[in-house]
Amino acid sequence: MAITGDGARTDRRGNGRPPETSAKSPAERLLDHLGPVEGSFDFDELGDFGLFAGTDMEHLIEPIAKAGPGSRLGPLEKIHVFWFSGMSCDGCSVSVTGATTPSIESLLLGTHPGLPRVILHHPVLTHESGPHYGAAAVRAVNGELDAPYAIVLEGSIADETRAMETGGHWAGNGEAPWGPGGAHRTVTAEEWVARLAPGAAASIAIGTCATWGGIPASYGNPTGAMSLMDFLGEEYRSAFGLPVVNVPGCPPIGDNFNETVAAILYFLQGFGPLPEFDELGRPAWLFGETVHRHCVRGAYYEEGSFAQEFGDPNCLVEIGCWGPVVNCNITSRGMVEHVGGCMNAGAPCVGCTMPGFPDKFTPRWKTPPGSKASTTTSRLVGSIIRPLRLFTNEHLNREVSWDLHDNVPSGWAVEKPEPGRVKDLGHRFYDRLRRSNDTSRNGHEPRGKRIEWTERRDPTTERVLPGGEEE
Ligand code: FSX
Repeated sequence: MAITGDGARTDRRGNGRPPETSAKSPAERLLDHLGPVEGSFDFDELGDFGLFAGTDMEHLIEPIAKAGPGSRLGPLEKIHVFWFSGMSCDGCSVSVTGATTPSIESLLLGTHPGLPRVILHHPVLTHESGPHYGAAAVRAVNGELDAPYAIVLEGSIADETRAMETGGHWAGNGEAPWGPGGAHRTVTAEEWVARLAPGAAASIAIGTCATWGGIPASYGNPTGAMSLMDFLGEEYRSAFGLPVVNVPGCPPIGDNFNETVAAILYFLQGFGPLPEFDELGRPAWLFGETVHRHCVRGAYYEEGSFAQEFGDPNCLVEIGCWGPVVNCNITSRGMVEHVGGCMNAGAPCVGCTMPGFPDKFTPRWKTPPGSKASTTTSRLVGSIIRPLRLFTNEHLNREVSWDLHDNVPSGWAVEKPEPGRVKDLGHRFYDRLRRSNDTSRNGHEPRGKRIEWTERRDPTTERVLPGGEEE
């Protein structure tokens, strides 16, 4: 019962066979296999099904949302967002609910001027259940929805034809009356996506499972799991002309996703340009830098100081951090409201945002093989730089008058010995070097420039003169 080219899905996961050659995408082949569907839920027959009239999520929120400024600007008053859940741990949903720039609540309530309010159909956050849960998606398939829609996929797409061979499914997302004689049957995330993606204003993959296949698509998986862009194919374009948008991370940073959604909505509304995406459909402004470039531990790398145990404060490369070669903004953005995030919390980067994750990042918690050359160089350079910086740091941790008195008048410093002769000479040399550049632009002696130490002692009493002014 497997569809044509079924083996090719496995090939994409690196099992050594030739790459996909079929002209049709896996999504198109699935639809060929399943055939067209028709029919909507008959709620007259079904009754309320636990949901009283007017109490679906959209209509509950509508009175507040419509009072917001967003509803009065732009051609789109609202947009439906269908969120489907494939092979995932639901971590993407958890991330997004913690986002604040913007928050889900503000998008649902239409509080952003110029943005259409979002009508979210989500397997966890939507409060409709039973046939009410899938009713809007069925209307969208039938072309009967009252506004444009976008789709979001969390988790990878499983090859459901494999499960069908034994009569089951991998990732069911509600039901639709598409069975024999209008009977309700399970609709998988794969089927929803295949049917809705062509008409969607945008198709957005959230999390590494959806963007690149991720953990469910790693070596040895039995599901034939794949990413959204592998599933829809290279030729895919949304109804607004967009290829698949990818916001990776396992889980992703919630703000990365919500911010991207907001930027796309501004574009769809005609209020902004198409946000810049890189050649893999990632928001370029979020994934253009490596983890290492903004890492809070980056300076340890520069000084050749490496953690050997979890819990050490230094650079984590030698206990398995791939940050220098991974595109992600976790170190600058943190996980939630600029708090947390892997390296900030002491965890090495395992490359979870990357298309090669996880297979190309194994074994975990081991020094990445390519890092040896740069860590050795850092160690060599660091062995010179660190003592020099320590020396200067010690000098800068003293007031000028403490140098003149040869004493630090701090109760905390009683045990601290004064610099010896060698250090003292070194500090004088350093100070002279620094001040050799200390001239004003007009050539005059700059205000506040200090005189040499020897000139600041009273010639008769040999006592140190107060302040920095020349006598
Ligand atoms: Fe995947 Fe989402 Fe990893 Fe989980 O649901 S991106 S397993 S942390 O979060 O799909």
